[in-house]
Amino acid sequence: MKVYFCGSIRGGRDDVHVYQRIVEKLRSYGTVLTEHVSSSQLSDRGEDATAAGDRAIHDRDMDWLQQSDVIVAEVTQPSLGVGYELGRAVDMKKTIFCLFRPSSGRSLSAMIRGADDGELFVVRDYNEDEVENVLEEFFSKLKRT
Ligand code: 6K6
Repeated sequence: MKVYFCGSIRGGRDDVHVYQRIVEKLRSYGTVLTEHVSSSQLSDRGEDATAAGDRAIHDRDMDWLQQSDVIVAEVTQPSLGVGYELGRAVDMKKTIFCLFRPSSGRSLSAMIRGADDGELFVVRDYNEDEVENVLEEFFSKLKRT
């Protein structure tokens, strides 16, 4: 299974420790195409990006998104890039699982929460300490479908 993980980069790296837990767990289900999103070496300035060029990053990520079987997005930290990826993934009719932590004090965009159709696009509120269990629950249901 190919998993595409979305998490904020230039939107801010405050939640990188949570992304690391998610990516670690996702590895047990298959190949994580976007492991670098959880790298603590990567800052919100995305310095590595300038070498490759933003167009190259965009085109490679869209290619990976197309190849992916499932998309998991941590959406607590607002990110234009993550919102864009989710919109494109909806258009591709991909299976999407969004994770949001209400304990952040933030309110999730209506364009994400309101996209939940209980089927292809699911938004799940969670606490950091239950992240592995929440992923396990989602992937065990996915395997049965
Ligand atoms: C090179 C090596 C590691 O990081 C880089 C540079 N930047 C990006 N590389 C790969 N994907 C990126 C990069 N910048 C944004 N993205 C994609 O957009 C990721 O898949 C994230 O899910 C999302 C983050 O968007 P912003 O708007 O928060 O940056």
